[in-house]
Amino acid sequence: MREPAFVQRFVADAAAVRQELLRGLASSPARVAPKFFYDLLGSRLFDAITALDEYYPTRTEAALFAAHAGDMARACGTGRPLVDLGAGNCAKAASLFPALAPSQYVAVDISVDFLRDALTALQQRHPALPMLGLGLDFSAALDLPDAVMPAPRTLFYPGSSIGNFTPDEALALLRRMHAACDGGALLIGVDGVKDTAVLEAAYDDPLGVTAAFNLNLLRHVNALIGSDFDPRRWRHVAFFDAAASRIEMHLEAREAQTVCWPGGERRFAAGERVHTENSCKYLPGDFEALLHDAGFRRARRWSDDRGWFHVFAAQA
Ligand code: AVI
Repeated sequence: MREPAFVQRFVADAAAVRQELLRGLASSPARVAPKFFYDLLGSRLFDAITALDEYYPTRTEAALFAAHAGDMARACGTGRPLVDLGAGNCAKAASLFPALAPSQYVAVDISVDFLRDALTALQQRHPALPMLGLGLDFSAALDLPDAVMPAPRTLFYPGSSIGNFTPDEALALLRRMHAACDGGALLIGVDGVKDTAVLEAAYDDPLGVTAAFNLNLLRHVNALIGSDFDPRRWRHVAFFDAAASRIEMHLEAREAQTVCWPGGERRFAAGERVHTENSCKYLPGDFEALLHDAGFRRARRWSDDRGWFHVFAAQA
């Protein structure tokens, strides 16, 4: 039975993670980066979100991949290494294997244990395809091992995860992706601007799955820095900020409380919030301009009939 190779590179060491979290908790308002959603349970909760009726991005994007895989493959090139950024359960990339015919599949994710399980299962279904798992926080650095992934490469960044960065951060990340493509192409999913009610329902579902996903971040932070956040004392808040064109997610203190960790503490007033996520929504022309600024050329776009979600392919 073939096992995928697995390397854990550049996942920040415990001291750096602690420092980043403590800095965010000390700031006003407090903030914790969305990458801290994704411990093992957080990755499973995100999978559950993608099955919700209200969360349209995953299924809308999947329908675009199914309808236009051939065109997308022609736009990106075939037979190249496929680098899947934020691979999660690897399902989206796997759906494109027949069209892209990758020479190698490289799955990158910060949630290493979840990735290992997903990639091991995928390797059994595609025993002939060389696979590599990379435990990597690519929001910090996107330094791919050259020897195992000869350029040009196709970088794959689906799900509108680019929306979880501010436009300035997104531009910096797209520039790093441009360099990592090394003459190849980028295939990227981008969520569009749409009716506020549709957006807000997608991020505050009636079953409370997104609330659990948001609150789970507190458990993860407790595990990382030894803090004593009690998720029952916090509530999930999500709203669309039209001026910034983004969904914001926060955790709001239900009551005044002091949260402690070894060597420190923070007092939160009732109603005070921890900012946990932005999810930026783009007009297609604005995102195309961002791709262009990052150095990409010849962008092509596929959108669903409602114009809710867009997939771009662009040459590095
Ligand atoms: C991973 N990312 C693109 C999701 C999003 O839609 O911004 C994360 C998410 N947050 C709440 N629901 C889903």
